[in-house]
Amino acid sequence: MSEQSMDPVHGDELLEEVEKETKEPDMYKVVLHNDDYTTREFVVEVLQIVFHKPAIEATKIMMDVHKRGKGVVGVYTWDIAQTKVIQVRQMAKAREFPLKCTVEPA
Ligand code: TYC
Repeated sequence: MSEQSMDPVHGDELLEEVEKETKEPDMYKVVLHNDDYTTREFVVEVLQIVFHKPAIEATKIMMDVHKRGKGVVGVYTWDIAQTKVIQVRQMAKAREFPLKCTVEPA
């Protein structure tokens, strides 16, 4: 039985409430950008540490970004995507690499 048919008076409101509560969160892509200075090894390290990618996959993603100019490294909720970007930027700053990492709606 649907929520609506259970309550003929407040059925619509109840259904709206349930739909609101069960809505999937908005998702965001974390995008890594190529540059000429960041080392390949460092990008692979970032992908392993921040994005938990196994070495072989991390290397593939790094090469894909290197060749195409940018690439999606993961899709996350807003808070997690922002945390990943901050972690990447902190690691890059500490090593003085210009590695760029951004977030866009999925
Ligand atoms: N282009 C860099 C080099 O050849 C490697 C690189 C790959 C840099 C991916 C950034 O997001 C990046 N050293």
